[in-house]
Order: sequence, then structure tokens, then C-alpha cells
Amino acid sequence: MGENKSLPHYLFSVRMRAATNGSNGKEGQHLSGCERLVSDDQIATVVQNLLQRVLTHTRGVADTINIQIDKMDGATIRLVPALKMESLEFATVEQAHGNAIASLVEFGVSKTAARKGVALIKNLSASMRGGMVLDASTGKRIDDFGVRGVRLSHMDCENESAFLSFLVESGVGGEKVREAVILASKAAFTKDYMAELCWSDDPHYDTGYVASKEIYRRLSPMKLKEDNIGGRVFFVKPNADLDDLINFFEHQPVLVKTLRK
Ligand code: PML
Repeated sequence: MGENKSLPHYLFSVRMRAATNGSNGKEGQHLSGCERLVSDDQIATVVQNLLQRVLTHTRGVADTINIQIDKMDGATIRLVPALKMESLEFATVEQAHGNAIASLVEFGVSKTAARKGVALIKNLSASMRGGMVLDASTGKRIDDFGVRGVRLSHMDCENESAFLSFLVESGVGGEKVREAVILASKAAFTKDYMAELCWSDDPHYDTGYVASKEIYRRLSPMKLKEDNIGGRVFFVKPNADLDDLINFFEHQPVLVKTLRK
């Protein structure tokens, strides 16, 4: 899919989510989710690709797979710039977490809030579908979305081949990083956003990242490989307009563009 999607009249948001149903009094669990914003002639291929990913996900076998397809008016779509990428490797998880905290402080988050963010993800007992929103000054969680968290949705890259070249030039590749950069770039464009912290719940993947309004800094290892719990924290300005943030995160269609065409 190398076509330029910068001026569509409309696009389709294709979202897929896999979960377990839960049994013996235990709640069902989110296993994986993925999404794209594509033209109508790409829907069938994209559904097939996303389905393949969901079916081969490493966190377990799904009981339920939901596919939702919604038409998005092109006039409502915002183009946002991709964050600049950097990658840092450390000998231990503790060192990577130490750098994550220092990076978040560099991005304007207080040390208390940065430490709290790391501790919140580390202490999760199950992965969340979305992220937790923390006041970047006090470290207090300000969303009331509980274990669901606040999700980002309706996003993709503007031009697939340019975006893949951008990733290759940044020394990375793969669906996980592709999706994470798109998500972090969309989040960074939100009015009261300051920074993000994330690591994956994939037991075979130990890279995570911190992001600011300009930088996507990959850090590894952010967890032990066999660990299948990960999560996201968004740090926002004190007195942030939470409704505005959640509305942008969940509903604003966004295409992420790179400088390269
Ligand atoms: C996730 O699986 O949702 C998080 C992915 C983090 C990707 C980090 C990277 O490789 O840049």
C-alpha cells in the first residue's frame, strides 16, 4: 500500500480486538487490538492482515474477535507529524527504567510522577486495553477508566511506503513499532499532553519507549522477556482538560506524516 492518503474524501477506520470471555467467575481479558485507516478498496486486505495478526498473537487464544469498520469523513482527518526516533539499549531493566525516569523529567514530568508511572505499569496484575492518565506534576491518576484505561483510536500513517522508509532509516521495523510510533505521534499532538511511557505486554518483546511532543525514545529492556504484562501512561499538564484529551484520543481521526514523500 504505497499510495498517498493525504487528501481522501473519506477513509474507513478498521478496528479489530481479540479477548477471552472469562470463566469460573474470572473476567475476560483483552488479548490484542489493532487498527488502520484505509480507503474502501483496501478494507478486505487489511481485515485479512489484522485477522492474521490477532490469530497469531502470543498472549493466548481469543474467544471473541470483534471487527468494527466505520466511515470517516476526510474533512475531519488531521495530519500530524511523526515523532523523531531514537533507540537506547541498557544492560538491565533497572537501568532502562532509570533512563525512562530521567527522560520523562527531561520532558517536563516531575520525578515523583515519572517514578509513579513506572511503578504503576510494573505493578499491573493484567494488561490494560488503554493507558492511565497522570498529572505530570503530582503523579496522581486523573482518569476514571479503571482497568480499561484511555484508548487511542482512529489513526494510521498518511503514506505507507514513506512511513516504512522512515522506520527503516530510523533503524527499526515491524508492526509493533509502526503502530506505537503512530499512536505516540497522535497522543503527542493532543493539547494538554506532556509525555508518554510504555512497554509491551508481548512476552517475546522487551522494548518500550518514552515520548515527548518531539521525541520517541525507544528503551530496552523495559521488562523481562517472559513477562506478559505491559501498559501505557500518559502524563498531562496540571489542570488538563481531560474530556478534550479523551475525545481527541478516542475519536479524532489522525494520519501521521513523515517529512519524506
Ligand atoms: C505495544 O505492544 O503496544 C507496545 C509496543 C512498544 C513498541 C516499542 C518499540 O519497539 O518501539
